Amino acid sequence: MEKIFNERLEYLKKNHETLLTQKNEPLEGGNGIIKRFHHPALTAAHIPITWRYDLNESTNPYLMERFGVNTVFNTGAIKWNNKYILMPRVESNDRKSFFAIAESDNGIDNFKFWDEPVVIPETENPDTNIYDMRLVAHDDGWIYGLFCTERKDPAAAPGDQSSAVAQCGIVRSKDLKKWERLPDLKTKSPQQRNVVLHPEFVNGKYAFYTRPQDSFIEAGQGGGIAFGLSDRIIGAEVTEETVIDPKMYHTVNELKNGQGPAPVKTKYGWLHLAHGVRNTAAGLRYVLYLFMTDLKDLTKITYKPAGYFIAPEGDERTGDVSNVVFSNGWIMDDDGKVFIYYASSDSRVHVAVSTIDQLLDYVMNTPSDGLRSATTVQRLLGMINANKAYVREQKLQPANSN
Ligand code: M1P
Repeated sequence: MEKIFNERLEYLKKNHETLLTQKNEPLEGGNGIIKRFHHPALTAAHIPITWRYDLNESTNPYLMERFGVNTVFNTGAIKWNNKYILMPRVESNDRKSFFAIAESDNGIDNFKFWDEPVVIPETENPDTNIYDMRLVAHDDGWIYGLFCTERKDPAAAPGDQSSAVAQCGIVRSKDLKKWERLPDLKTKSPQQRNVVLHPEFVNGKYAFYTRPQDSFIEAGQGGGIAFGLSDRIIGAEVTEETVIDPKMYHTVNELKNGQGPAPVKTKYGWLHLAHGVRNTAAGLRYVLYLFMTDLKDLTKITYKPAGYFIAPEGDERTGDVSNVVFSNGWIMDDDGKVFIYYASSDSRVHVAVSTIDQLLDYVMNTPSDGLRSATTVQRLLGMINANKAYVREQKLQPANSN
C-alpha cells in the first residue's frame, strides 16, 4: 500500500510542478487586436494538491481525491504589490462556487494559488452560491469585490428545485486576505447579475453598472447594461437604473448582455469590456465586445464596434457550458499593455494580451453595427474600394490579385 501511496504522491507532485512552471507562448498570427496563448492561464489542475488530497497515508491509503474541483473560470483581476492577481470562480464537484486567489509575476504564466481559498463572510441571509467576482480599486481607498450571490427563490413552486434569485454581494478589503462583507446592493430589479462598481466617485456618489433582469436566465422586459448611483456603499441602493447599452435585435447581444470588469479610463473615454448573448439552435452563444463611454457623461456610448471582439475558438468552444466566452477581469499596466482574462465554456481561464493603443484603435475605428445585411456589405465595399484605390495610387502589387 505504501508503494501505491508514494508513487501516486510523486506523480501528483511532479505533474503539478510541471503545470505551474510551464511557459505559455503566444499563438502565431491572430487579428492584430489581441494575442491569444497556447495554454489556458488557469485550470482546475492548478488547484493545490493539499486542497484535493488528504496526504496522511493512514487516513487515505489509496491517496484518493477527497475534494474534487470541477472547474476554474470567470476571474476577477487586479495588479497588487506588483503581482498579477486573479480571483476566479472555483466550482467544486458539489456544484458550489467559491473564490480563491492565484498570482503570477508576469500575468501570463506560472499562476499559483495562495495556500487557502478566500473566506467570504455571509449576511444574515446566507448565500447558496457565489460567483463572478469583479475587483475594483476604488478612489475611496478600498478594494471592492462585487459578485453574484444566489439563493433559492422563496416563491418557487413546490417541487421546483431550480428557481433562484441572483443579487449583487459586496465585500471589501485592504489586503485581499481579510474581506469585510457589506449588505447586498439593493435595486428595483428582481434579478441582478454582472454588477460592477465604477472606480471613481461620480458627483460624490458610488456608481454602479447593473443588469436589471426579470428572471434568472431570461432578461425579459429588462436587460441591457445599466448605470446608477448610490449615496453610500454600506447599505448601497440604486433607485434609478438607466440602461446605457440595451440588448438589440440581431446583434451579438440580442438576448442579453453584461458589463465585464470595471471600465478603464483612457484619454478618449472609458473603455468597457462586456459579454453579449444570443440564442442559436445549439443553445446560447456568449461572446465579448468592447465599447466606450464619454468621460463626462458615463451614460453616453461614444463608440461601439459592430459584432464581437472575442468569440470562442477551437478548444475554447467546448466545456461545461459550451460556446461561451466570459470576462470579468482585465489589468492595464503603466506601459499600456493590457491583459484580458477570459474564461471559455465555463471551464477554464485564458489570457489575451493587447495594448491600450490597439484597443483604442479597434474601438474608435471599427464602424458600429448598421443592423442590416445591406449596411454590412456597404461597409465591406467601402474598405475594398479604398484598398483598390490605395493599391493603384501606390502602384503596389495587390495582396490577392484574383
Ligand atoms: O454560463 C454562462 C454564464 O452565465 C451567466 O452569465 P449571464 O448572467 O450573463 O447569463 C453566469 O452564470 C456566468 O457565470 C456564466 O459564465
